Amino acid sequence: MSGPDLRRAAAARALDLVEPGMRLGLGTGSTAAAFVALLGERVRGGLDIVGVPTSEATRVQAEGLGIRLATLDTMPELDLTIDGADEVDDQLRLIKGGGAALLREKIVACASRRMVVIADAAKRVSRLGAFPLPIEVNPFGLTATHRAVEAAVAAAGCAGEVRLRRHADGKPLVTDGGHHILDAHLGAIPDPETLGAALWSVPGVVEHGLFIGIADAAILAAARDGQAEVT
Ligand code: ABF
Repeated sequence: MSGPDLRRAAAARALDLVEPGMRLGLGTGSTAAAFVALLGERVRGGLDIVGVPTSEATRVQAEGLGIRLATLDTMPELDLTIDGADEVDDQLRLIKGGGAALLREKIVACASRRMVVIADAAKRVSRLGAFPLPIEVNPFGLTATHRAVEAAVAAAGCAGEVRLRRHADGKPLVTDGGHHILDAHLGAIPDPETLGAALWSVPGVVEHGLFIGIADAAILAAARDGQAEVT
């Protein structure tokens, strides 16, 4: 049972939550892409839904599949958002943003009545932080913001390097929103709420990848005896 098989199994279970006429938030990443692909098949079969993508990548994929799209300006209230995550803990707190889409993902998720995470069960953790925490920052004053983020991380009782996310050619990554990403390699985040608040206190921080009190459920797929066990 491969990773893509598990992601597809979680995505297929999430599809069971979709009802005709729903207004959907469409997540970003490979698991969310598996959901969008299955959703596209249902749309071709006559399912009537409207989607709001959380990234340009998801917009292009959904458009290519003939999924009707809208924006939060024309459709500010959504029924359900289905999205992936980098880590999920037992309180449904998430780290997201490995795909550099965290800002639009959080805006869309918070405009939805429900948000359901779909992931390989390997994303389940007892404590957040092994995955580097993405922090979206405004390009203006980047070096000053970088230093202020380091101070905020330390003040929140965390330790670790904060690195600017770059492409392979060394150029800083630019998000769909025109911002940069700082990745905080903390190893462990003992108090996500405190760290999240500390990061929000830094003026140049646009948003961070701690999703707390946002996810309503998680659909996780694990390999059991060669089959996908979805819980
Ligand atoms: C997106 O999906 C990102 O926030 C997150 O980093 C990523 C997980 O990707 P994958 O499903 O490919 O593991 O929501």
